[in-house]
Amino acid sequence: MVDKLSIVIPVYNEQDAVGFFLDELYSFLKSQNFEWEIVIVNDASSDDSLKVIEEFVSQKNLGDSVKIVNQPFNRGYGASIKRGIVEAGYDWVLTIDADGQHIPSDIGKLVSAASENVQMVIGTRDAGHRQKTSRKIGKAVLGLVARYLTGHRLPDLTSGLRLFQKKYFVRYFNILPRGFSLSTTSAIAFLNDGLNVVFAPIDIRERKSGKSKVKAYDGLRVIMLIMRLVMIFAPLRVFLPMSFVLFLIGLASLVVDIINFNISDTTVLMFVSSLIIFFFGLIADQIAALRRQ
Ligand SMILES: Nc1nc2c(ncn2[C@@H]2O[C@H](COP(=O)(O)OP(=O)(O)O)[C@@H](O)[C@H]2O)c(=O)[nH]1
Ligand SMILES: [Mg+2]
Repeated sequence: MVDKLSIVIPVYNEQDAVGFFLDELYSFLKSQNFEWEIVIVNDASSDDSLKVIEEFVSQKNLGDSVKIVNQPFNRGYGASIKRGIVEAGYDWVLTIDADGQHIPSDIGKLVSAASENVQMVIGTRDAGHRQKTSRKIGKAVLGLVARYLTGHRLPDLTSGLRLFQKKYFVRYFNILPRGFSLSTTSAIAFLNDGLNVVFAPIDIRERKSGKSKVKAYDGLRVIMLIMRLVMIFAPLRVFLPMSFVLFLIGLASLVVDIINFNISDTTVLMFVSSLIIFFFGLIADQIAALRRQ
């Protein structure tokens, strides 16, 4: 049961949205029967976000329940979430976007889905919600990789609205990136260790104003993220098949060589590469296990 909740809100240049969002959030929280605190991580916004936030806090007289953390320079979404979690005082932490896309009353849906035996609840958006095609493709590819790595089908890996137990999340601090891919990586880390991740359907709106800062789901970035995920969570799943394919090619080449009565360079190269990749796989697997400890 969630009876105390720390709400971590990453903010970067949201002057036109964050005031509306905080108002809406506060109206929702007032009506709830759990204790709460808000941790706002202002990531060196260059607009008036901080002013808007401070005005809200003083207007509503929330000095005791709202903590504002100002990052000295822009360090990214993931880094800010981590910072917010460090500052969070309660066992359960909820993250939510400040751009007005999430509907605060949906927090109730996540809270009802949580229990001692659930380590993370991800607010899942309808796949049909409007977004750029490149982003949809990127997410679809990521979804497939995540499924391969974890053996679970994951309806939404990138949602910023999620609720989790702090003590589990902090275990993964050293492997979590400082950008937006923190969302995907943390979900896979939880699943990979057999923690319970459940999904709660939520709604999503257009952002209030300004535009999305996510560049993470296009082409090269997706490939880089996939490589990182594989190397952290399941290197053997890539190295072993690769080594096996090279071995098979070597074998086929060997058959041809026997017929020709001459061992060719190709055969030797294929066998040697297969062997090297196999042993690299073993090493990568050990390094990954160490990093995940
Ligand atoms: N702390 C921090 N927050 C960020 C950064 N970039 C975006 N955000 C916040 O993260 C949330 C989601 O960002 P957004 O660009 O709307 O992503 P999208 O909703 O996935 O398109 C919003 O509250 C942003 O203010 C950043 O560099 N640092
Ligand atoms: Mg957004």
